Amino acid sequence: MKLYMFEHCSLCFRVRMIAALKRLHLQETVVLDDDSDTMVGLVGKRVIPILLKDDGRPMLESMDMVRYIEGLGPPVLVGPERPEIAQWADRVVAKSAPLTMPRYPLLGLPEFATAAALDHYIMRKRKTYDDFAELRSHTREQIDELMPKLEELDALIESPQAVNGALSMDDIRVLPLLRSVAVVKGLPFPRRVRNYFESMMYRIGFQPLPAV
Ligand SMILES: N[C@@H](CCC(=O)N[C@@H](CS)C(=O)NCC(=O)O)C(=O)O
Repeated sequence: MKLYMFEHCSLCFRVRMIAALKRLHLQETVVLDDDSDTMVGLVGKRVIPILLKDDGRPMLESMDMVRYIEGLGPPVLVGPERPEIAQWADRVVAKSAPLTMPRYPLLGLPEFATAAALDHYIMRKRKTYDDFAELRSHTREQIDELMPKLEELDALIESPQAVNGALSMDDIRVLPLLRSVAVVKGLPFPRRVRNYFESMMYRIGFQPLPAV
C-alpha cells in the first residue's frame, strides 16, 4: 500500500495511525504542495490523501482508507464510539485551523521543500485565511478560544490508551487533531489530553511535529 500525503495533513495521519496500530507497512510518499500533476494523474483531481492499494486501485476518502486497513488482519479498533467525540472533532477545527495553518510553513516540512511549493501553499490558503503573519499575531486570543475545547476533551478522555477506554474510530478522529494543534508552541494541553497524546504517539511510534 502506498499513501500519497502531506506531512502536516491530519487526514493523512489518520491513515498512518491505523497502519501503525496494525503494524502494517505503508509506503509513504510526500507530495510537494505544487505537484498537482501527481494527484491528478492518480485520481483525476487535486486531493490528498490518496491510498494506492496493492491491486493498484486508489482510495480517496481518509475514513474509507482507515476502514479498509482496519479490515486487513485482526481488528484493533474494537472499542465503542461516542457521538460527542465525533462532534468535538468536527467543532474543534474552526478554532484550531487559524493556529495551525500559518505555522505549517515554518516547520521545514517535506511538502514545502521548494520555494515554489511553499509559495503555492501560502497563496492557496490566502483564499480562505488572512495573511499568515497577521494570523500568528493573534496567537494569544486564538489560544484563549481553543482552550475550552481542549478542556472539553479533557473531561471526555477515559484513558491515556484510548479516548473511550478501548481503541476505536474515535481515536482516529482525535489523535491527528491533537498532533496538529501540538505545533503551537506555548499551548498548554490539559493533563488528561497531554497524557493521552503522549501515550498514543509513543504507541504508534511517531514523534510530534516541531512546535513554533
Ligand atoms: N474527505 C476527504 C477530504 C480530503 C481533503 O479535504 N484533503 C485536503 C487536504 S487535507 C485537500 O486535498 N485539499 C486540497 C489541496 O490540498 O489543494 C478525506 O477525508 O480524505
